[in-house]
Amino acid sequence: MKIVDANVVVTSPGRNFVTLEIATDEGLTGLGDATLNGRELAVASYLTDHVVPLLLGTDPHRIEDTWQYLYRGAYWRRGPVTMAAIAAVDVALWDIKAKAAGLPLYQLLGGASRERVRTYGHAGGRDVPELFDSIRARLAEGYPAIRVQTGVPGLTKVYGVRSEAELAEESAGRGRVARPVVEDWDTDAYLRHIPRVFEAVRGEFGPELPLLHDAHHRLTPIQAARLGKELEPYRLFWLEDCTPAENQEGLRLVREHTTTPLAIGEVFNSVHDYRTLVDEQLIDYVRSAVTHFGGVSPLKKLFDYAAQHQIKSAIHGPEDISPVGMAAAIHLDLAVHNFGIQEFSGHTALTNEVFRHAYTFADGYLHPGEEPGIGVELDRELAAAHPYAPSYLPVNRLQDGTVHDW
Ligand code: GCO
Ligand code: MG
Repeated sequence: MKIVDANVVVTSPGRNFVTLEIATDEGLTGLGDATLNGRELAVASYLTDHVVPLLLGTDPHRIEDTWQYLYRGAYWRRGPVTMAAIAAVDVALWDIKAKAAGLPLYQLLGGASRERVRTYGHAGGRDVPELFDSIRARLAEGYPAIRVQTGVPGLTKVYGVRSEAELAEESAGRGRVARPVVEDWDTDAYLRHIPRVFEAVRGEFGPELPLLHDAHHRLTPIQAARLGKELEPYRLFWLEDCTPAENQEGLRLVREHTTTPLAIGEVFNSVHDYRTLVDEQLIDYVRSAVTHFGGVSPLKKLFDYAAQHQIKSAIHGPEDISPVGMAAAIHLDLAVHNFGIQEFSGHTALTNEVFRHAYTFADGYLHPGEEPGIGVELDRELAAAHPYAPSYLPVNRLQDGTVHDW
């Protein structure tokens, strides 16, 4: 078999997605997700201008060799743009291989290690009553675990908390912003408030519901250590991205001070970002997305390595991972032994029409389906009817105007 064509499709059915479609001389095609939220066109160009010409004429079955050729052959290693581009190739080739075998991808990754994939959903509210409503809504949808984000008194706009008006704009596909929205931040106010919110949530929803929280890289290690410690009575499933983890050694301090489980890695794109964290068992969950980590091949290797240190998988799965990236994630979730949990927010009806998929979500659990490959088809006409529109993630400033981590 030979690759005879490869195209990058940038579409915006409400939010921007970048998809690589690879075609072979035997009529099989494969899809890969290359979406990098807020920097989409950089990956599209990396693929179209620098990768597609190298793929034409090659054997799509040689996934590992192609991966190494693109990674080592570029000389310039790692980084989100490169690794999102390589991920798209990797997943598209796995899609083709699985279709050629007539099997769903999870069968080629070792077969199912479980019947279905547990998820967590997002709840958020500007205050406690609004948060309770949001948790109830997720529970009604069947989610077995809930991520809890909350407004902080004195701050106007905080990560993970959206007003009803903002949610309506987003689901109508009008959530895009031509310049980053500015959010505000005060770490002391946040640290004072969050333990009280979890106390209220436990009081209302009881001791059993698995609760997660995302600190979104905003704390120093000593602040994160204090938060982890103060949240211990509420027994979180995990505290996520408690501190920017480029400095992996910083997690030693957090770990020494708290038994709250820790999850990290959605912005990581290589195993090297995790070495100290995994070797010293400083975290409990690895969070990388198939889309940003170079694909299924390296992410499976990371999970196998993490398993030697009793660390579990928790693939990043927000709305900006396309259904193509989500499908690849669910196949991997079903197959790996050390699966932990899968983040899942679903997509708008229009997005699900552009990317028709075999995976299903029922009672809070996902299944990749039994279609050969990853089980996603791209409706190119519908994709073309929704062209790219520039959009950015927010930025975060302290109250004196200083830029802070978002
Ligand atoms: C999560 C993440 C996302 C990111 C987003 C950036 O835990 O799901 O933190 O919400 O902020 O994916 O593009
Ligand atoms: Mg996160």
